[in-house]
Amino acid sequence: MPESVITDLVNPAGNPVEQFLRSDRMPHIWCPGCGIGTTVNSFARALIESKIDLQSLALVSGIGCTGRVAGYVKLDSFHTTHGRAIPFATGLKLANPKLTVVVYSGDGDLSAIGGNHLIHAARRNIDLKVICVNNLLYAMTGGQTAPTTPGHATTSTNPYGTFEPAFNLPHLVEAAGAVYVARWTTFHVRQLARSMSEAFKKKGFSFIEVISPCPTLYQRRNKMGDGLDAMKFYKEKSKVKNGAPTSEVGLTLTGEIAVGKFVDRDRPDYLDLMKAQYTESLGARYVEQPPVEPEMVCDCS
Ligand SMILES: Cc1ncc(C[n+]2csc(CCOP(=O)(O)OP(=O)(O)O)c2C)c(N)n1
Ligand code: SF4
Ligand SMILES: [Mg+2]
Repeated sequence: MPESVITDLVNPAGNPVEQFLRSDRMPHIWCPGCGIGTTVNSFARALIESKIDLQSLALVSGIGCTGRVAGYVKLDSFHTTHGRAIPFATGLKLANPKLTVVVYSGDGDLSAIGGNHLIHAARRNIDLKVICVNNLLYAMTGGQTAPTTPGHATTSTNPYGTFEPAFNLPHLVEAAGAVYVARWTTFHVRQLARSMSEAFKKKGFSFIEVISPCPTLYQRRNKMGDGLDAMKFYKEKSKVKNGAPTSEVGLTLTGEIAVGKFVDRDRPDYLDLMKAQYTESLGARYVEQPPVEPEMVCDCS
């Protein structure tokens, strides 16, 4: 067992993740066995491993159980309106390109009401790191079918089974232009942290999908057990397929879960393209605007 894990177990007060959490907001709202907190743990480990400058990091969430992440992390974080995390994050990035901007939100928030923003941010290659917690439905509002719900799954809006085809999110964002695409489950905590660290360093639109259990709504309605059963299911069904064609990684109710890094490529991001175009058109008349400097310094402690 790695030393850091042992330290966590014998000395909870010394848990290295705690420094990134707003302890005054505890207890959190997440149900027992929910996977969202597990993803936050991996995220905190990625912050440590990558040694990223926290003063230059911003985290943006939309609305949903996953959207609550913004309220629990001790970072410059923003809990925005439903579906609008990406446009909010885009504004932050363009106003201050020095920032590392993370979007942390749910599958519904990002691919349903926010679906248009998702594909266009990928197309424009806005330098955002998107972490999509995919629990395969709209959890916060009672477990409705989302664009990610696999066929035959039972939800509150499809009590006799879902029949509409689901989005394959890695395929969608790759086709739209993302430069980094990975998928893990909440069973793959270390691989997930590594992908997050990689995405922090990657320039351009990065997308990490985390398949995560919602025992209260998805697991229960589909008779898939509790949080522990979900871990066993992920362990049994997951297959690491780095570099797999994203067209082949769609999810089904009980079939294989392809995980790994699917896409890692480079192309100019939005700001590079803008500068190149304006320089070509305007020559010396093009003067780059200095980044907007913050008017006040926030002490989150
Ligand atoms: C404009 C608007 N429409 C609908 C809602 C209701 N609503 C809140 S969260 C949510 C779905 C969240 O699903 P997802 O993003 O998958 O997050 P989860 O709760 O599953 O983590 C919806 C429809 C809202 N808050 N605002
Ligand atoms: S309803 Fe589901 S996603 Fe929301 S906190 Fe509970 S287990 Fe997690
Ligand atoms: Mg969801």
